[in-house]
Amino acid sequence: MNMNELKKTDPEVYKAIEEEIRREQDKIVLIASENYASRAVLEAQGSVFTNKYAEGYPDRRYYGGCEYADVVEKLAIERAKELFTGAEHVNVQPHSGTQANMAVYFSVLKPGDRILGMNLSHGGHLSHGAHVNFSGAFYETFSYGVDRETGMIDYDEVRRLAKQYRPKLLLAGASAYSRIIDFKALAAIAREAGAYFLADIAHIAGLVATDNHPSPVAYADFVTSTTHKTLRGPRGGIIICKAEYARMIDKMVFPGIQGGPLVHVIAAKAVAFREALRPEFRRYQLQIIKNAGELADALVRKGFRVISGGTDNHMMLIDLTGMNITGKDAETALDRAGITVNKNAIPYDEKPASVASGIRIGTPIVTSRRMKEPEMVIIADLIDRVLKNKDNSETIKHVRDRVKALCKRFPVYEDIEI
Ligand code: DSN
Repeated sequence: MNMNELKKTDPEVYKAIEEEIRREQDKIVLIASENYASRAVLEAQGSVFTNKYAEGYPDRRYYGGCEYADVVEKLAIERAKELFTGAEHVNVQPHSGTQANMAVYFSVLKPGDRILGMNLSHGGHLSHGAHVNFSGAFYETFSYGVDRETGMIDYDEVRRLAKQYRPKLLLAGASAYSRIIDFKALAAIAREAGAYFLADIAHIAGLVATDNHPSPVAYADFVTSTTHKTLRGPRGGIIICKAEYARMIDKMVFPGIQGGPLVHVIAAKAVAFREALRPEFRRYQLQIIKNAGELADALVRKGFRVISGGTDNHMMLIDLTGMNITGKDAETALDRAGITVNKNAIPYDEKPASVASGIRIGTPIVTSRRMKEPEMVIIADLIDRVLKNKDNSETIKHVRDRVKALCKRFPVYEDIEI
């Protein structure tokens, strides 16, 4: 990636990008919702398609000169359909996961209608009805959580709540839930309650696309996702839906809630979907899961409490209650040592979300760097050392040096010229 022009034109932005490249290279990033997109994805996203207005859809645009925009949008749609078996219709224009969800809500709900989704503080997502989000402001929202003992979704409880509140939309999907989600069971609950069923697979899209997690596509009226998490594409969203809702969804995305699509991002989505169709991507997703399992086991061996006892997917939630450290302080101490995680509320957390009693850890990025099980054991050891010696600057420095050495062995974007 040649940035010579940028270096001359805007040294300040150039420097920030250079430092961000170094940060991504030199730290062990364990943010469960992030990934490092390929150079091909970055090139498509940084392309001249950023110059183009293409309001409308392929072959039905409101601007001239859209012939090549049509090419990339059609490719993105075709490849997404191939990737998510059974997808009847795909819209690749949502700018984000939240906007994908907004398009679904605005299509089938009226203000004041009822939504039942997973509680934010039990692992759900802001856009699933949290009161601080438009979804909580526009709709009457109810939530289900996880069982206090098992840390898992209690499907009988979801059924009970669905019967009691009769939501118009039942939502599945999470930002911090480490177990398989039974989409089939949730679809049946939605049907019994007379609700639409929306599965937001943002976190697990890569796992779903490669059969490493059961797919909701056959059961759900709507499936939404981001494209930049396990799927490893550019930052953005998509909607998959049954053919009967295709027109309604397309009209709601544009002109309903968005103007011109981000054609450069759609081009990059097409590239990412092609990459995701390769056999190596399936192996990559499997390795993400193996790495998360190994890391969770190693942390349990060190005495940490992993919510639900482990993980079936790309992430885990660590309960720090009883370890004399908050999620916030753990995040800060780990980052000083070169390990980036985020503080996260745990189910039934007594601390405010800004402090939190837990941290969330995910393996998509370290797996993109080709780290495997032995490195996960090392990372668990480094996390343990930092969290048990957070005020010992020598330990922090020692871990920082070991992190740098590990990162050197597993480079990212090594051919990017900066
Ligand atoms: N904020 C994202 C996450 O970290 O899970 C979801 O949008």
